[in-house]
Amino acid sequence: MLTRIDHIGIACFDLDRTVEFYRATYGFEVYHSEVNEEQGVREAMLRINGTDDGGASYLQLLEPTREDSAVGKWLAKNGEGVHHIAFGTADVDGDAEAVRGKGVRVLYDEPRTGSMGSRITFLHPKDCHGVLTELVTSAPPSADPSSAEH
Ligand code: MC0
Repeated sequence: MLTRIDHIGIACFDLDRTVEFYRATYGFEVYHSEVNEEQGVREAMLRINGTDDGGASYLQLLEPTREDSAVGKWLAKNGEGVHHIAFGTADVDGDAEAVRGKGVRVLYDEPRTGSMGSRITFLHPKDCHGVLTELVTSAPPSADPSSAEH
C-alpha cells in the first residue's frame, strides 16, 4: 500500500547552485547527499516534513553524472524541472507486482538501491499519464547511513 509521498525528484544542471536556491529561498537544508553511480546521479535530499508512519517527505535534487543517464537525457530534452514523483510503501516488491498486474510497465525485475539505502523501482511514464513514478521502501533506521552521517 502506498502511504505517502516519499519525494519529488527535480532535475538540475548544477546541484550546488540549486541547493543554495532552496536554502536561501525557503530555508531548506541538505539532510543527506550521495552519488548513485548505477542511476548516474549526484543528489541532495532536502527533508521537508516527517509523517505519521515514521517516514518523511523530501525534495530530491538530481544532477546527472553522465549525459547518457536517465536524468542527463531528460535534462537535455526538457531543461530543469520536476523529473519524477516517488510514493513510499512498506512493501515495494508487493506493490510493484500489484501494479504490474494492472498492466503498468515496471522498469526493474527486482528493486534496486536508491537514496539512503532505500529499495526502489520505477513505473514507465507512458503508462502513468506522463509521470515517471517511483515506488520506494525506506531503509530501516539502523541501516540508514544518514542516521550516522548526513
Ligand atoms: C522520459 N520520458 C519521460 C521522462 N523520461 N516522461 C516523463 N517524465 C520523465 N522523467 C519520456 C520521454 O519524453 C519520451 O517520450 C519517452 O519517455 C522515452 O524517453 P527517452 O528519452 O527515449 O528515454 P528512455 O526510453 O531511454 O528512458 C526513459 C525511462 C528512463 C523512463 C525508461 O528514464 C528510466 O529508466 N528511468 C528510471 C530511472 C531514473 O529515472 N533514474 C534517475 C533518478 P516521447 O513522447 O518523446 O517518446 S534516480 C533516483 O531517483 C534514485 C537515486 C532515488 O530516488 O533514490
